[in-house]
Amino acid sequence: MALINVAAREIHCKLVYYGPGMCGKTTNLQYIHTQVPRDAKGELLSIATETERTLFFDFLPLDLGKVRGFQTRFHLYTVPGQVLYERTRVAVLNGGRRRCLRRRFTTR
Ligand SMILES: Nc1nc2c(ncn2[C@@H]2O[C@H](COP(=O)(O)OP(=O)(O)OP(=O)(O)O)[C@@H](O)[C@H]2O)c(=O)[nH]1
Ligand SMILES: [Mg+2]
Repeated sequence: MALINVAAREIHCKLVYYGPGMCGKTTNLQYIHTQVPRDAKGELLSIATETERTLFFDFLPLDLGKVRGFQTRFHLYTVPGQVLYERTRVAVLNGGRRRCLRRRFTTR
């Protein structure tokens, strides 16, 4: 999902990794974090169990340059794949949308 903030000249793009447990969602984000230059990435935030299973989400913000004068800001998330975290998966998907909208309206 992408939001364009014309006033701030920013494009916010949210990308969520959604899939079964242990399929490699978190590992994928960790790999991207190691490959992207320091000035183009923020901290990788992981909320996980003691056994490294995602408990709530992983989050990685990326700034990948400009497109026609608009700064691109990517927000990469993973959800927990374990079956019992169904509500958390929905919250990450919906919550992300609300966060993007709130930022969009407060930067004006
Ligand atoms: N062999 C192999 N192992 C992988 C690969 N990707 C991830 N793994 C391993 O699979 C296990 C689970 O990977 P995670 O990235 O934590 O999986 P996840 O999808 O985030 O799992 P949940 O957080 O429970 O949803 C870890 O031990 C990884 O090291 C891969 O491409 N090949
Ligand atoms: Mg995970």
